[in-house]
Amino acid sequence: MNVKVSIRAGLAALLMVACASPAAAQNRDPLEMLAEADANNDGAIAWSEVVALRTQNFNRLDRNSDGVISASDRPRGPFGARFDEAFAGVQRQFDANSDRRVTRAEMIGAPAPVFTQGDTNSDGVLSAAELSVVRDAVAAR
Ligand SMILES: [Ca+2]
Ligand SMILES: [Ca+2]
Ligand SMILES: [Ca+2]
Repeated sequence: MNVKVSIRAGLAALLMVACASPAAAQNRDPLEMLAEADANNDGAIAWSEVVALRTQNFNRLDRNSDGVISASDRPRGPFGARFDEAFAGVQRQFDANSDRRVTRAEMIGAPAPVFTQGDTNSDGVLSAAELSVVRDAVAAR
């Protein structure tokens, strides 16, 4: 696997986190969603910002606040289908033990390949320069 392909795969995994919100539109620009993780708008994405976004998405999907995203969080009515879609996405990425439930620990603690690969100086922050490499990899697809 070459570096660009693996960065793209990692980015897709990261973006799935951003997409895990039932409120997220389906066809958003991936780079726009990446920018969404940059909560303090400094042009860099700190690992703490990824954790914050994951936490936010987790809390949104864990509707009964029992610390686990599961079928019992599915809303009745028109939002059920959107929950199913988001739930399927988080299960694919975060259900490490394949029990069809995603715990807070599974979601917050999941690896983020885009970080390990994109954070070339391993300082826990995707700097603007490192991000531009990731963006170039996306643009080249
Ligand atoms: Ca930031
Ligand atoms: Ca729950
Ligand atoms: Ca699980």
